[in-house]
Amino acid sequence: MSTNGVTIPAERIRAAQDMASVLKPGLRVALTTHVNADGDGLGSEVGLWHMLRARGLHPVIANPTPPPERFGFLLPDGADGSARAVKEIERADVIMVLDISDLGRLGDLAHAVRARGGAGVAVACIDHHVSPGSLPSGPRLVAPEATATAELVFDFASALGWELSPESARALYVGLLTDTGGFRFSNTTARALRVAGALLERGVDPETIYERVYASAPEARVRLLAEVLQTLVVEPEVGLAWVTVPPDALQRYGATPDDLDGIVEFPRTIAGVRLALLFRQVANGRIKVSLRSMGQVNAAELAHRFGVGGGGHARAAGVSFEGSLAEVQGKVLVAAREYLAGLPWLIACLVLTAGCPNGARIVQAGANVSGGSSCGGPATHVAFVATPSTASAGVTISPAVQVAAQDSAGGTDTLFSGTVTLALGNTPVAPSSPAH
Ligand SMILES: [Mn+2]
Repeated sequence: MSTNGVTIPAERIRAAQDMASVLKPGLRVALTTHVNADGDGLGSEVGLWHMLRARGLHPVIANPTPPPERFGFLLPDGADGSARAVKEIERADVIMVLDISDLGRLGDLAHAVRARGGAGVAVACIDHHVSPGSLPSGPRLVAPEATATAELVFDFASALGWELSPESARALYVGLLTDTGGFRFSNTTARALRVAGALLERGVDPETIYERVYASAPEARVRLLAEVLQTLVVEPEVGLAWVTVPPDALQRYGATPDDLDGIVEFPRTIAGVRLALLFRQVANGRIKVSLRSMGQVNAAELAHRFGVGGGGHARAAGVSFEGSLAEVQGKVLVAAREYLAGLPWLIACLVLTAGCPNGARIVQAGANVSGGSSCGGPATHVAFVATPSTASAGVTISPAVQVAAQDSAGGTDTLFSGTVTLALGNTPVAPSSPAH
């Protein structure tokens, strides 16, 4: 089965049909997602809200926390019942949980959802997280390999032949866009881009969406970013970097936790950094840690080591702890350093023998290579970090690397181009073609 060139796997079609069997016209459906809904959680809810309305059901969004302002443009009038979420869960005939598969992150709604499930109300779930799945029973469309929950909602509609209105398509596009960091992260699959293409064909305008989601920041958000970035600490020897939100910063800028969204991406963009962390104190005195990783570093695996409250994806995860900022930071940093030290990685240095000006840098690197920077005084050494995909000793990789220097007019002069064979144990083997 194929819609707009996107093939829907048989098991997703079966799951969609199973789910549709509990979604009869006239029923009240409560749509919910995790605390601090993101673009995927909210986009999936809004996408489904339109679909269910069009089919004669009575959907309402009932989230444990208010929808973030930056996604408010997606919400139709009257769609959001989060201010009375417990009541909406209690009177729903069907509950649909999106972008989360367990009760743990449903906040104040967990109790009501469990109670309704116990009373025989179907608790359906559409999600792409790896999770223990502690929800009450009901139909499931769960695929950890999916890019975003919005992709699965698209599959759901496609499998059933349900009409995707332009409003629905726009909401699902926001889910895909935000969960892939603007179609940049490792979860940006060919399929996700095909789904995005199908959504554009439904009338989505990417520039308008970009502007609403990424370029409508209040001045305070940018000033908050500047202050948080001032706290940056980098440990290049293990590839770790972190930032800390000063405890009173949100209050001083009149900002919300949503304004912190994306800040952790900045330390991750530093050459050689494989794990970036953001620490912040949350309302109830807990400390929340956001993790973003590169290459072979698995953020979710590290988050899971901390036990309760941890979870997410290989490249993006979050965990929260009781305790003071200093205590939590100490504990997490020790664990992160240990974790990073246990993974194989290589720092390689290309030695450029002739005509190398200051500012030489890696301009292009193979799939297993993260970043590059010049080091030393006159930039005759260009360092980069490579992460082999297997941990066994003696493994070699040969990433393609191009080193260039930029002149003042913006032109680039290629100094080296070719593959570099690297063996585990920090022993660079001679480049397979001579430098410059
Ligand atoms: Mn998601």
